[in-house]
Amino acid sequence: MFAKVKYLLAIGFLFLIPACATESSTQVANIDSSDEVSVVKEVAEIVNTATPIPPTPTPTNISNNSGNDYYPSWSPDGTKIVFHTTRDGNYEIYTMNSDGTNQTNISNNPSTDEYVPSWSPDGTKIVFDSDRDGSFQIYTMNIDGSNQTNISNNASDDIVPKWSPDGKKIVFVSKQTGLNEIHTMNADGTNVIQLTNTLPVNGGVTGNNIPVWSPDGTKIVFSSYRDGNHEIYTMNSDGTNQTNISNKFSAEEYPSWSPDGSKIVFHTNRDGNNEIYTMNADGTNQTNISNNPSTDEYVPSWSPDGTKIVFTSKKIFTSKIDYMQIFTIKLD
Ligand SMILES: [Ca+2]
Ligand SMILES: [Ca+2]
Ligand SMILES: [Ca+2]
Repeated sequence: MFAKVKYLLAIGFLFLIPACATESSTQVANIDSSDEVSVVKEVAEIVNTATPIPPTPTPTNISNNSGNDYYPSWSPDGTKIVFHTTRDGNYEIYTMNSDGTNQTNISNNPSTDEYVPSWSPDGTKIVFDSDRDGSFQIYTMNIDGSNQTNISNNASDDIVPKWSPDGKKIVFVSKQTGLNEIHTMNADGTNVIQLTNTLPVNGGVTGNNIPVWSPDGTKIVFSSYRDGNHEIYTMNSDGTNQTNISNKFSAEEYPSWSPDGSKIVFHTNRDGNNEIYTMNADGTNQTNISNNPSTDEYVPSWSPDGTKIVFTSKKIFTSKIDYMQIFTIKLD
């Protein structure tokens, strides 16, 4: 139930109602060097931190509805995004075009929870986790939602699956040992191999989570709580050489690779609120790319052409209730 508890905690704070915003304005006189033209600019300052001044470049809300939308992931050709959402009253997996049009429920399972979808490398299937059979298991389906198949099919919780770049394997987190450890299996569910074997800290938490294969298939990036705070780790795809690359006493989570494998995008709360950062794959040059002081940026993923990051963040609608929405931001 690890994943479910985490999602429920996330949902809990989403419905906090922000304080009312107040605004003030400042008159700024600006005279050009020729002294011929004076220009008066009115600069609105948003006082309330719940309504942030947009960063540059401004992210675009592409899902734009009154449900909570999470875990966006690009199709291999970059034309579509798959995500999960609460808009139908229970979690469902949707696809949409990368501009947000044509949002379509593909899981259509009214009584259960479908989470954390991502595309197969050949673009023909979606892998996701669901508790429809009593515990969280890994499922695959065609991109139209047909042929939903439980491939992990055991008694323990198995969550957050991602395909290997060659499509032959799936990396995921399993509690088969009682702790969250990273495993791989063949894409048909056979040949399960445990890659991490972490000594628990803080009363039994290991917190190995969100494994993602590198584009060349040689490495896996993931987050881990083994050091007493969340860090981004990389390891070889056989589990050797597990290395803390973020090394910061704050929460670094939800890593994903750039298409060329040279960088990693992740989120961190080191600045006092969640931000999207990029860094080199060795952990150097950690850079804030969202720069938004008052909102929550989560779960980033790089577009296949390398030009954009898609992520989840709050959008405040006129009802003053926050909803998690899917945004894209262009990279410099
Ligand atoms: Ca459902
Ligand atoms: Ca950390
Ligand atoms: Ca922020």
